[in-house]
Amino acid sequence: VCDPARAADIGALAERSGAIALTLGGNGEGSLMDQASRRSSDFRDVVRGPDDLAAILYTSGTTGRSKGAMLSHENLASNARVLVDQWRFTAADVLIHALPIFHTHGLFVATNVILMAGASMLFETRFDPARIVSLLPRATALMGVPTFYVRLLQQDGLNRQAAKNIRLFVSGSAPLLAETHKAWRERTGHSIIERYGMTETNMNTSNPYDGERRAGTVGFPLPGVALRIADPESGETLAQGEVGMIEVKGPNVFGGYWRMPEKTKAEFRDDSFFITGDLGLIDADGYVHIVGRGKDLIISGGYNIYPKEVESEIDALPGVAESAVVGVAHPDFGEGVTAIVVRTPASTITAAEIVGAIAGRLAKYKHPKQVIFVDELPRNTMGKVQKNLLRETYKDLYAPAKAG
Ligand code: MCA
Ligand code: AMP
Repeated sequence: VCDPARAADIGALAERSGAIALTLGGNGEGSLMDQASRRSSDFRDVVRGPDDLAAILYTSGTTGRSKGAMLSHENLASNARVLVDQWRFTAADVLIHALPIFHTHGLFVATNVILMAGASMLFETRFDPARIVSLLPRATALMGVPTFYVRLLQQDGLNRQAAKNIRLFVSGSAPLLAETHKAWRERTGHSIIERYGMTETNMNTSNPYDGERRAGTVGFPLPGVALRIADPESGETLAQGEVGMIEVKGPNVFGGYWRMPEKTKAEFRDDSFFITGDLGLIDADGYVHIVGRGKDLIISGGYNIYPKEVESEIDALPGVAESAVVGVAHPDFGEGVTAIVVRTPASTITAAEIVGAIAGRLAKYKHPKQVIFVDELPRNTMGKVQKNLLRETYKDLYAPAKAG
């Protein structure tokens, strides 16, 4: 089912694989609703069990092909039930939904919670900060990625009065800066609830509804979710306060990657804990902190980018010897995709040519926001590119110019 504007492209693709493409636009127009309206509303229910496959969501991997995370009905239902309860959703709630519906956040967290609670939503086709501010008085809740909150704070109309009917602001998919959390509280009187999840696991933790919503943390494991911090190599559970791999187990965790048994096996421990790839710790009060990533991943505005995919495209260009792609602190997107490139001798390839060449091959959000040319990449004694040094060198690249 695709946007009517893409019917020709997707239709051709669908035909090649023996499928048909239906269309559905932002205002409910398209062949899907046309056809549905002509069908009988009488049909037999098909009973599904908790372990039956409900969805396959594709998520990119460090190398190679994307992986299809197989999610069962119980994975989705258990998580929606827990979130409705933890975040106190009822039929009286109205959620502003402005997230894309091709990812867990907009597709499951926002939508399933609303369906499960019998609540309503104001369903937006895109995130327009001025429009969101104008919708606030009609709503009780908003869910977004940190970039939403950063952009909403730039709206003059955002104040306590505008947010007075809202009872809940939720942030996730990427780290919410403590300064954004604080600025939001000062402007609106509300503490954003930050939570932590993954495509493979749905939601794992959340800050509390009652009790302190601690900035810079993702709160406590949700009921039914076991979360531990383990030594990344040995898998041994570490002492409280130590930094290690975040591992989770529970009814929210997926069954494996579609037709990839080896990949699936590699990401679970023998006792069925899923290895998230996120590094974190649990503080003395039980709050989970995410302190970094064990996976080479950039999260820009809530979208994931695996550097390898971008590097492969850049390295394939004539005039490029090699490249390293890193995420550098960005005031709007959290992290900005940044390419550090070594040209071949005598090459004069420019940043615009590099970005131009990958346009059409990679989604827009994966394009480098800046390309920097260097004579060589820093490497350690093993010959591995030291990405931490690159992130440090360019840490102020996107910093807004300091006034005065
Ligand atoms: C758009 N652009 C981006 C991004 N979005 N570049 C980098 N990162 C992005 N996220 C590009 C546009 O193509 C455009 O390029 C330029 O940046 C400015 O576009 P703009 O109009 O400002 O962007 P937008 O269309 O308003 O989108 C920004 C956005 C969007 C609303 C923040 O990125 C978004 O909806 N993000 C949410 C993603 C999400 O739902 N993630 C959840 C994944 P040009 O100017 O060159 O044309 S699920 C997940 O992570 C787990 C399970 C979890 O815990 O939730
Ligand atoms: P995805 O692969 O799109 O499901 O993205 C999942 C990843 O997003 C997690 O493994 C984390 O790295 C990151 N993530 C989600 N929520 C948060 C959060 N609140 N703080 C920091 N990182 C987060």
